[in-house]
Amino acid sequence: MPRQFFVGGNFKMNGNIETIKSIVAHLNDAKADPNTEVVIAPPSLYLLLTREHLRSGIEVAAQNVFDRPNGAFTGEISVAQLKDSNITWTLLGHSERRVVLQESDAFVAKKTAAAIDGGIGVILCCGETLEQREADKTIEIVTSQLSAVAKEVKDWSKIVVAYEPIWAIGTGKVATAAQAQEVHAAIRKWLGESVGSEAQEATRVIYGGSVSEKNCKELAGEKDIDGFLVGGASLKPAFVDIINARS
Ligand code: G2H
Repeated sequence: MPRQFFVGGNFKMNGNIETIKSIVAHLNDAKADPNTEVVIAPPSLYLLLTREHLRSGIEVAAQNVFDRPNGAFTGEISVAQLKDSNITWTLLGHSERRVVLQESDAFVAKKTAAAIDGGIGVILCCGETLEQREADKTIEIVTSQLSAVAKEVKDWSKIVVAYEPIWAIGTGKVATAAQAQEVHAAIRKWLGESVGSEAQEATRVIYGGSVSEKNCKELAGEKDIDGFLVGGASLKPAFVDIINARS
């Protein structure tokens, strides 16, 4: 079965009540390809507002979740609280959290396990720095980030892997379609070897890093690029063009 095209919008720490309502209204009215699965991730403060105003058929993701069920964890949100609020996805392991908040591969893996066990989907981010790419370590870094998760999670049916080279994030320097395809193919091979043939066939591997309405069609033409995780452009009307990249 062909993999369903998947486009996530990562608002990061951007937006306010007015702008988020306007992005949601635009999405509700847009002529979006019904074959694309769309998930948007506003800041946690606006998750409920987004869910309340967004049409059905588009899902909402948190940008992070904690691995404990409840208790004295100031500032954190649990998987059960997301489910209670009809928030059905979470991002995990975004490089901005790995780098700025020093999240380790093991911590990302524990949170992924908690989310999957709790029944929500995970957009699991991985990617290398420019230094690592120049040292020819891209595949080693990406597969070791994913291997930490494979130790904790056996069922990958609700995981979407987002390959996001750190040097391409928010910089305007997008990976070429060939550079992205090479890493996506390596991730798919790793899935087959480390998770299983079904995961190799069915897991969506999406690309993130300066995706725009201008570069999305060429990237979407690659055989192992199953969609996008979009940051800056997800805040703009052109996000719809990215959703429609395969149309
Ligand atoms: C990468 C991406 C979305 P941007 O972080 O996760 O952001 O499209 O702004 O590079």
